[in-house]
Amino acid sequence: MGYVKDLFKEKADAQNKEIKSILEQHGNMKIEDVTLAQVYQGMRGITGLVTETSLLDSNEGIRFRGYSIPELREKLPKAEGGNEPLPEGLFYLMLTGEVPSGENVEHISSTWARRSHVPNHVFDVIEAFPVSTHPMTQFTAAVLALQTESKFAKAYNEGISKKEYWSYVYEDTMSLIARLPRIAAYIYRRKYKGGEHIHPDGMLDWSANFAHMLGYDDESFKELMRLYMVIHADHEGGNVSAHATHLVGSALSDPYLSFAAGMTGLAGPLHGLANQEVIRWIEDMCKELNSDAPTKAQIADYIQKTLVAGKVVPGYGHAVLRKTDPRFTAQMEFAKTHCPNDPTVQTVWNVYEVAPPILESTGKIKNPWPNVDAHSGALLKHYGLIEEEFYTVLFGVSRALGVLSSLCWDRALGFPLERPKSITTEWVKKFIAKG
Ligand code: AMX
Repeated sequence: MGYVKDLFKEKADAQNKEIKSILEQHGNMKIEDVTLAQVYQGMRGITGLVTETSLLDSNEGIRFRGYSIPELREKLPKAEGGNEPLPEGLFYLMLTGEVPSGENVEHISSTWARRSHVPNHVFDVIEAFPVSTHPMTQFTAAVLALQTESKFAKAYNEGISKKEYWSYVYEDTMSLIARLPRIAAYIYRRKYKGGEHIHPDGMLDWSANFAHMLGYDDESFKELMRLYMVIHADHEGGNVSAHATHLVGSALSDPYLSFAAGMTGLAGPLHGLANQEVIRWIEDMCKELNSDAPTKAQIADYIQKTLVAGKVVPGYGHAVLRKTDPRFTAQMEFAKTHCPNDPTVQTVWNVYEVAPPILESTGKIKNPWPNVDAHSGALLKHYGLIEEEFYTVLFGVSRALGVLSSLCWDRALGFPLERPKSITTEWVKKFIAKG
């Protein structure tokens, strides 16, 4: 793996120099005024983090190192005979800032295949849970169990120089990403397939092997997995899973501990669990209407009913985005090619026509458009992956690519402990009184 690591180090050294000079010349430049409303309302709109791997534009959506999702689908290397980008390539791009060649991608694929062995005690930890335990709880616990393997924790314990942190974080990142599909597939087969596990196939790419271990050898499902693993990987730094990973990592907790923190955040219904919630919402609607193809009028009524009940319409809205999420659009395009007549897919498209004006008419929802989670479940369901509680685990495996490549950057750039100031309402009242 030498040359990717060397290339990363070379890029990080150059970036370090640039940041040093930016801070020397412009360190006092103001980029933000912060209001009390922002402080009370989830720090929305406050720019307060540096994340090198991707940047979100509220209208255009996510760009990874400057490339939009349609551009990535065109430019990143594909599997033989495939049309979708390989996530190994996206990882390479996020880590080095360069578009990889086919050879670069193959190199990452084979490194991850080589490092994918999961020690037995991790499976023992999973087995200790009742089978009914939510897959995200099992997944997060398994990642924590894997922490015994951290090279960073061991090296820190032995006493390494600050200058070497990045190298061990990089090694942990590569090994953790390599192992996640095996862990996730184990949880899936244990919970839903009677514990009949499928051996990894080291000749396959990372996503195809994941699909294979889940029990889906259909080529077009493998293509879906590649696309899914690319589009869920990163969404700049302020979202809950990315921010939690970065925050915990800033205490020099190793990548296993940091990623587990990110995953406990991804497991929340306003973040990654929304993909599970969307499919449940659609299924509940279909059950109530006794139809697997509700009309647009029926969907509109059901949305109103959801809002009146004081619940959110899952898959809609976003803290930063203000237009349809390009990750939704990419999945819609995939569905148009592979399964345009699927009834759940068609319901997702009908919701897309009906929901935005209704949400907009509430006057309070800042973004009435769909996000990534509005579409993903319908595609998975089409291929037979109907167990919606598992969907967030898929999201989590993908999210590792972004948050862990970012963690490599955090340590390579020597970012310090994150510790913003907090205040009390008593403090606020005194501050206001002072004028
Ligand atoms: N349905 C109903 N109400 C919604 C809504 C939705 N889809 N989206 C926002 N609202 C409501 C909020 O709950 C809030 O209500 P309140 O003032 O009574 O508390 C009001 O509209 C204003 O919220 P906002 O500023 O538009 O959104 P936000 O930045 O606070 O929250 C998000 C963003 C994603 C949490 C919110 O849109 C939501 O709950 N969506 C549904 C869940 C979802 O799809 N989450 C996945 C997001 C993508 C991801 O992380 N995977």
